[in-house]
Amino acid sequence: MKVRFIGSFYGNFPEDDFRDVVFAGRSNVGKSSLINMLLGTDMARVSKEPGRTRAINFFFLEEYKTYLVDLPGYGFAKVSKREREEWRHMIDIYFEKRRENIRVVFLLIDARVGPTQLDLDAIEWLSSLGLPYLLVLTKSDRAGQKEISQTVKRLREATDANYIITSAKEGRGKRELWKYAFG
Ligand SMILES: Nc1nc2c(ncn2[C@@H]2O[C@H](COP(=O)(O)OP(=O)(O)OP(=O)(O)O)[C@@H](O)[C@H]2O)c(=O)[nH]1
Ligand SMILES: [Mg+2]
Repeated sequence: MKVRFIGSFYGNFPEDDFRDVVFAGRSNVGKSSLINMLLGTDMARVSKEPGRTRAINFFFLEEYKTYLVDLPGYGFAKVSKREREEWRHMIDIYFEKRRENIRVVFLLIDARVGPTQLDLDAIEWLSSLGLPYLLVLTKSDRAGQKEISQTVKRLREATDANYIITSAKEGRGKRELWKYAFG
């Protein structure tokens, strides 16, 4: 399968009719790793330090006429108020400009940690925009069954959106993700 890195955007997003599959979630939750797992590449930069992906990265799948869109993570403590506002502004513009193109938003939540307040805010925000989204529990290899159940239960209190359990490390959930993205 052919994947092309289109670029890191802070604005001036692509204007075309291709579809967007969006990866959102707090910093370090595993967005870039999941993109790599899904595509079988190491194109999306994975970092040990959280908060490294600052721009919006577009990867293009010719075959599906679809972009995978890697959003910078939220909730990274070590950023200034100004940076946070810039981030927010960039995200708002992205969702405004590409709204019609968005096929699904994958909202990533750490399976072990469970939803943080910012994750719950993101759920509310996505719901209010009427965007189709899927809850993607990440790093399941590091979570016990009990922790996963607890995470699911807490998510259920916030939304009835579908969820899937994934591990970029073990390849868990790849087929389901694929189905939601391209099926
Ligand atoms: N055990 C385990 N570790 C993972 C998994 N997915 C990601 N990680 C680790 O979590 C860290 C963050 O992963 P990234 O993919 O860079 O996370 P991100 O959401 O893109 O982070 P930002 O770009 O900073 O927002 C890295 O050290 C990864 O190796 C997983 O499924 N299992
Ligand atoms: Mg990243």
